[in-house]
Amino acid sequence: MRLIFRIYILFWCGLFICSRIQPGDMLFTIVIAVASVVVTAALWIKTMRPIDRLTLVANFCFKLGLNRVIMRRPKQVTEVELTNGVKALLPSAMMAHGLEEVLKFRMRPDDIVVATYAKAGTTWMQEIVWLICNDADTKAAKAATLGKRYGFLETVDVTDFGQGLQTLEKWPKHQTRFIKTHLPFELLPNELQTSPKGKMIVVVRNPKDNCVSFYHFHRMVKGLPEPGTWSEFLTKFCAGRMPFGSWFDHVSKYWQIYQERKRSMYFVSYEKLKRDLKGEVRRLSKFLEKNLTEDQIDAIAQHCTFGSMSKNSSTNYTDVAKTGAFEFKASKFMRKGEVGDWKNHFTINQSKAFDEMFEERTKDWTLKFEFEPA
Ligand code: PPS
Repeated sequence: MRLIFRIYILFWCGLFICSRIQPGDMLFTIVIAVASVVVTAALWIKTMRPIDRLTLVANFCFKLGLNRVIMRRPKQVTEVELTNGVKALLPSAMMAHGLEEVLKFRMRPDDIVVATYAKAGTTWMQEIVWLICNDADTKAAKAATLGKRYGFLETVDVTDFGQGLQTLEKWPKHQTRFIKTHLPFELLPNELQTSPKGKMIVVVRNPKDNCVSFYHFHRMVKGLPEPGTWSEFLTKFCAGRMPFGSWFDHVSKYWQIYQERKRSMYFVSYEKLKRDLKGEVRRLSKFLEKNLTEDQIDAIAQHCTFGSMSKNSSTNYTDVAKTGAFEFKASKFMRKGEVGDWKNHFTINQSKAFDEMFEERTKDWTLKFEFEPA
């Protein structure tokens, strides 16, 4: 309201000044007009939230073809402390503004959240869940990218990439919101941390394959820090110096919350999806309270194989690659989609050291992982 009032005042001031000057004073008129526009724009921008300002700048850069301005690789992950006292490791310090808004984000009772440590099978689960909730409408799924069907909670809206927090805030009231997040549980909206809201599906992946996939993702994504050599990356992964932190902390916290919220949460591993995709689609549709026919379950399982999703432009991120943000020459988004690819990366010594560290750090866990293909 205050903004509209200011614009209104500025408009009348401008009009008044213009009515006082002579026709010969053209230059003066132009200067006043430009100044009014600049001041109004500055006032408007000042009233915005930092994340909305970020969106504005990012979209502006894209429109002008200045993609490189917002796609510079940060040197390393940035550690920030949020107002709730939680420390977070972020790809960039700028993201901290967004996370403050995420904490305040209002949940809705019919929200569906797909939460994962990055590279655990998010995209796969997103497609499965969306299809279950949309009567296995594979045609509709192919017509819009996942970026347009989901909101990515910790990101801002940038037209060329997809929908972030702002789209989720504006999502039509009568429609289910599909939300994707890689945030650790402690950074989720306060409302969701305090009690269950809507439904949440968590996917986890064995850490060796997860690390390999994340390594290639870092090679591909221009907005993430340089991964360095495989060995350097593995060291950082084990130390938890990753965007959004340690795999161990992330997975163990979600597993702990799952023990308390089994009615509103579904917990599954990448390896289990791989082993029994159709069975998982069936179980997930029960969890999501959707009655699907066997034909629909079949159709979803067919549509969601690695072969099918890697050819599908709505799920394989070719749209983002076209913006230059993903460099497919370095690695594809749909890279291998296998269990056990870690064997092509870990040396015998690295594997032994990792296993020892894994044993030690997970000795109290009831959650078990599969490292070998079925
Ligand atoms: S992201 O960027 O965090 O959202 O990535 P995410 O989707 O979590 O993980 C990408 C990895 O999942 C693999 N993937 C699949 N595997 C099997 N079947 C299907 N349908 C499928 N879809 C995606 C994808 O290939 C990445 O794993 P890697 O090991 O790198 O191939």
